[in-house]
Amino acid sequence: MMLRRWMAAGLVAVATAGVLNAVPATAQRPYDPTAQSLRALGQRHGLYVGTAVDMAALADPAEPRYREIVRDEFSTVTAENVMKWESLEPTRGNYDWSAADELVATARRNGQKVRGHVLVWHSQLPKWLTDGVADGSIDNAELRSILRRHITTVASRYRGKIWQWDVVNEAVSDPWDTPSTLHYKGFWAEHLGPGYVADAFRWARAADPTALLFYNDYNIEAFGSGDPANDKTQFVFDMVKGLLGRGVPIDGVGSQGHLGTQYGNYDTLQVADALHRFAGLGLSTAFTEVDVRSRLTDGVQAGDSEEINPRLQASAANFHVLLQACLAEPRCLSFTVWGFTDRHSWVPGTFDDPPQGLATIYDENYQPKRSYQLMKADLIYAGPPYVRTRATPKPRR
Ligand code: 9MR
Repeated sequence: MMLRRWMAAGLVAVATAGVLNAVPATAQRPYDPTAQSLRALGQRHGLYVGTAVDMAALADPAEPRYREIVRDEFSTVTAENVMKWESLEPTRGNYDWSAADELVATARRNGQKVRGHVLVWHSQLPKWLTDGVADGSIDNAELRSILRRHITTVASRYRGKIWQWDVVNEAVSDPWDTPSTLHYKGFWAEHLGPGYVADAFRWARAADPTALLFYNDYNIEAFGSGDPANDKTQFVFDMVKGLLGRGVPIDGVGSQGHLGTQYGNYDTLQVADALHRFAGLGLSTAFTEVDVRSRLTDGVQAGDSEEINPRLQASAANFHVLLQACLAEPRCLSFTVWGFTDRHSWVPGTFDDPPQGLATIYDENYQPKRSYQLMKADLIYAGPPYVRTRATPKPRR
């Protein structure tokens, strides 16, 4: 009798631990979800939690905490810069794989997946390429074959090692661009026309049959007016629907998630609705570059808590909205932050007039902020029936 009761209790304990996907509680060490990492808590939902990695910080002997947090808190990593074209092929025909290889090796050691970023983008292109086009020594036919070779070379090198590739990044204009009607923007569309998007996905698939192929963009967290002339999410939705209709091998849409507390932003239901609609096309989704910056007012810079606290809270609320929406959609595979500490964030260097910052989930001294705690709470206090484990998509041929 005693033995049976003991066995039943044991079964319940094992089942509970299985559900929580966590170390079973013992008398010495009761299970405490708040002591778990983001990556461990994400695993309960099959959700990968990621960060962009600054390779200089990762290699810096004076930054052991940076390496530890990358290793301990995240289950997927993205190269912040070192897989971009200007880094990989600084001079024509000479690829330098060292930093990108190092990222892939680090991820392997840490048991992490890799988001490849990025195969085609109008920014951070090598000078030899943009100069060659500008001076006419590279014509559009040659440009197209250079792009094809680049995609093939990079995707082949990392074949089997990349979970999700950002194949095309930021192809669509914003309402503040000229003309304000949304359109395919930038270097590639100007020289090759919008057909380069479909070409890029086909070339990437030919080179890597196993990676999930993503379109990645910002300001597509929620739908707006529904008019593709001014609603960027709608424009992207129509674009990817069109690609699928033509049999282009696209697997997912990455929503970057660069937000600011000075803007209106969204609520969870709006964001979840957008993810559900993309999922309805049969696509995976992911948040790929989340950060939530704030104005560094004079008060913030002087340490005035009345100015700092509302910003930290608003930032946390926005991380929460995106993460909760992602949890609610089983085809939302990963949630990646664009840097995790204010010590290494692209924001202050880019937005300096007026200055902005405080965009990440740890402060400059690697102390977790309210946004980190709220992400953790989101991962802990979620489960069936509304939060289910992630789907495992098959790469589209
Ligand atoms: O974080 C990156 C920063 O270090 C670079 O200087 C910048 C150059 O444009 O790119 C940043 O990353 C961008 C990403 O590759 C694409 N989406 C927007 C990101 C922030 O600008």
